Amino acid sequence: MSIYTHKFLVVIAILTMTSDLSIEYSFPDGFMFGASTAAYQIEGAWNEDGKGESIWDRLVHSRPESVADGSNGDIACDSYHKYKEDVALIKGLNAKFYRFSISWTRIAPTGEMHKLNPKGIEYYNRLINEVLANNIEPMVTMYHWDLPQYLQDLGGWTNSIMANYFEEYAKVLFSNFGDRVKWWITINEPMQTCRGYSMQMYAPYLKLDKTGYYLAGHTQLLAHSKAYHLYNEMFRDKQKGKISISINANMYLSKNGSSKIDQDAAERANQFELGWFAHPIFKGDYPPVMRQWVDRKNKEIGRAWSTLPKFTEEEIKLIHGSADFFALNHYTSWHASHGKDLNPYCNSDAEYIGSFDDETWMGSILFWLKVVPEGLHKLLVWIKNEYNNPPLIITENGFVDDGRINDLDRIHYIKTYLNATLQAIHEDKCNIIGYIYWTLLDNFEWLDGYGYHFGIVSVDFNDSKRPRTPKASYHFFKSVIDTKKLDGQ
Ligand code: GBH
Repeated sequence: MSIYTHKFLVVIAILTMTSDLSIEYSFPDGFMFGASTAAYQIEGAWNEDGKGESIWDRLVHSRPESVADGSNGDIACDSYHKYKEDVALIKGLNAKFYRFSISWTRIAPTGEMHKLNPKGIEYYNRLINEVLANNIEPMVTMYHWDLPQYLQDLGGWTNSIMANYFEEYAKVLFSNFGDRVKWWITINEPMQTCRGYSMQMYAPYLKLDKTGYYLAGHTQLLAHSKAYHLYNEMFRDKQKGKISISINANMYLSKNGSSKIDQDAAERANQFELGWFAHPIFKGDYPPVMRQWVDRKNKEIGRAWSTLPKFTEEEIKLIHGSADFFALNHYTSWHASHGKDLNPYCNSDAEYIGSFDDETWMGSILFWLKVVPEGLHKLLVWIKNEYNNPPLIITENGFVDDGRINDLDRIHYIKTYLNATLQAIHEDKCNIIGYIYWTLLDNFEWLDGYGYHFGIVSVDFNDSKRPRTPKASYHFFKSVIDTKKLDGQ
């Protein structure tokens, strides 16, 4: 596409913006703009240069029918070979941050740290150096769901020994890359990891119900805190970086606004999702409402113990305070009302019914993604009040469509969600320091395959060269980064 077509698309996009932004706020100086990716979703080269087998490799090869279109990430965007093009795209956005993840099985094929794979370490050195050479800061996710299969055979995240393995892995990453990487995310969306153990939503594709669900969460919190303390003890003085964990959360809004019982249900839903991981880290231990309700549910069925494991006093202290900033992944909002839901996406222990029945909420091609920018605004204020206004980076936020280049709905989404962010900053004094869009490239969308596109850059998966084409939203996002405003030109 020519540069003129691009400009034309942007002009059209800006003219057709549906929402009128009443007040023209600007993003503060130094606000961190960027885009995000994940290793398994973009790299390909699944068995190249000594890489070992991860739980995703195992799942897509042994049960291809579990992926909507029978596809896999064997080649994906081929970023393993084309990373320079990806970095150039971040550079072209004028974004200062590139968030990507490291594939554990490239660093150590079985996950065990006495058997490192030098070629995997070299790859990430090349990528990090390329990022820095372009005056971009790397933000590195250590774990975005691709556990080494060998560690899964030991029980994966349901085995607390995984916290030790993760700590050793983190040590190798800090030692090799920490001289240049100053922003670390230990784990991406621990709650989704848990769903891979409880309800076959991701690899390892197990159905261990609540037992597997809460155990996997418990181990990840311990793993995260061990990595954090290791950094403090061995690396922080010298490397001076920052660490957090990306917690994903819908915003649950009371279905019948003023009904106390629905308000309580929405609050419970928020505590069972975001609070599950944020409360231990920012306040100490699991949210009291979660402890009470899960324990009671277990008693009711006659179980002598609670599926929600308990931390020791010492563990509570180790986990509390183990984040230098709040990293939030947010896409959408739900309504919640009191009741028992059969919807597997709602935690039955919390007794809320989740729904998206508000006709004013624009939809997308995925049932779960509605455009509710006011939900983000409310969530940011909720986090400010609940956790004492920590510095916060939105580490993911994104919209899905069918892959069109002239992606006006995505522009609308980004614009309205950034507007909500600006309102939270200026009207509510929320301490928000960055926004990282999910995702740079159309990619392998886990069990949904290749039919669902979140990228601001299109990738032609029918062409072995995997050519990239920036979409209208890419140019729109660039104009926001350049002007620090939503309608500046
Ligand atoms: C992100 O997770 C991931 O980090 C990223 O890898 C992925 O590509 C991106 O989303 C797009 O899907 O539980 O009822 O809401 C976002 C969290 C988890 C939200 C699964 C949607 C499905 C149905 N997502 N969830 S529901």
